Amino acid sequence: MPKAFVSTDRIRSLFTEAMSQMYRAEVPQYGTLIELVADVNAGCLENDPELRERLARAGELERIDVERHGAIRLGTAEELFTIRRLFAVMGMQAVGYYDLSVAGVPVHSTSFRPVDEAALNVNPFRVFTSLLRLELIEDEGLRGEAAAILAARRIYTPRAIALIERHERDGGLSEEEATEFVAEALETFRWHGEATVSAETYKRLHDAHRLIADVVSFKGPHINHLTPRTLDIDAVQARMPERGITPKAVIEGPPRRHCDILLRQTSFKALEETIAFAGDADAIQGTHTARFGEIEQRGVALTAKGRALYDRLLASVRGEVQVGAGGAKAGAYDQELAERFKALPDSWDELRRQDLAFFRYCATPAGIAAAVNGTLPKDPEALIAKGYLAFSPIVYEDFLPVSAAGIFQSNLGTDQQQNYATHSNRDAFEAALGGTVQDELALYAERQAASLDAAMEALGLAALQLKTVA
Ligand code: OOG
Ligand code: NI
Repeated sequence: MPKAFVSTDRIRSLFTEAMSQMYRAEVPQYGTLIELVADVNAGCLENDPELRERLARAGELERIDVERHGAIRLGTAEELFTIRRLFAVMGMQAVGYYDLSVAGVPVHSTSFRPVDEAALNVNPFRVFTSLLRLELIEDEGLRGEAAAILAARRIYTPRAIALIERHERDGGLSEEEATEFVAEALETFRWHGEATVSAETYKRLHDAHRLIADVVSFKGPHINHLTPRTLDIDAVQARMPERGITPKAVIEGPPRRHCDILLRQTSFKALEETIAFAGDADAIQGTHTARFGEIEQRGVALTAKGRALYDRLLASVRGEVQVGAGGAKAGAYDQELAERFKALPDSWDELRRQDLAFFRYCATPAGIAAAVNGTLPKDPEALIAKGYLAFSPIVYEDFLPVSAAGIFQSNLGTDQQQNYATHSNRDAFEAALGGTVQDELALYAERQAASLDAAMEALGLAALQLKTVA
């Protein structure tokens, strides 16, 4: 008899935990950040029983401490193809396409994440995964050299590949295999202080773009940050210096609001680390700056209409105030952001009525009781007004390209702004991936519609539809 398979959710949780342990050991400042975040989160829950209640209702209370993401940068199409298969073992699929070249970063990216609501509730861990666009290196000689260096490396262990194949062939892994798989997968993301290139090659790659040096010069795609979730990002940002951590100048994303939307994130500046170059002379030393820590605070997912408004407001702020390399004008930026975002309603009900955000509907006990008595109003808005139908925000599980570019840039040195005269190349990305990336908006819309169907079914009103969801 075959041994029972463990769930992909379980493997993802084992992996998340293992990554967290490894990164805390590699980057002690990340451990300090985690402690600060835990303090601030505990304080928030204590001071805000309503928040505590809302999180409990949404099944999120238990996941606060595990909610986090990480990021890696890959060098070749083959590496991306295999990472898709590796993440599939943990129930993570490619969602969203992000073109960062427009912001002067020579990569395009996706997020590997769980998709089902149940899986998200167990552990939403996601990995922002970038693929280097070598074609954006202008110097043909250097481009060829970088391609050859990347072609020669093997970032996956043979045993990891064997276990991926076993999962694909048989549909799962046993507990023992899962444990082994996580240990093997971890090897891909480990930091290596020894570069695979000489100091001279490193310098040429670095001069082309710091990110190119980071991707090409090492044995593998080291995890470059992990991100715990915070309930009060402003408090953590303000208190980082207390613990000897230097935050980036501004929080990316929307301003602080009563009703959180999308994603707010900030990071501490990447650390300068000693590395050894390959070469004839005995161990030439240098430094490399790539690894940092980040925090995130997520809010409701916006519809296409809400997102268009968000993008327009953000662009208008960024057109008005440009934050300088050393953080000049950060205060003015925050003020302008808060001011302009007043145009986006700050109540759950308005966000819902105006079809700006996605919500999860459910029939309330009062509604079910009224259905039994046959006293339900027929108008869906009236159902909500009477408390027969409740709604709660669907959390945004994805990333924001402008914010991601800000995180990249703050960790690459703001002097590195370059504009690539290019267009996004989603087709090439999907060809490399060996599959399509899913549309995040469609996923949220499906979840909203399914929750509404179930709620209406529970009220015996299956035929009715809310007009905003039509
Ligand atoms: C990824 C930066 C993007 C985020 O949270 O938006 C990112 C990187 O630096 O490789 O992680
Ligand atoms: Ni990040």
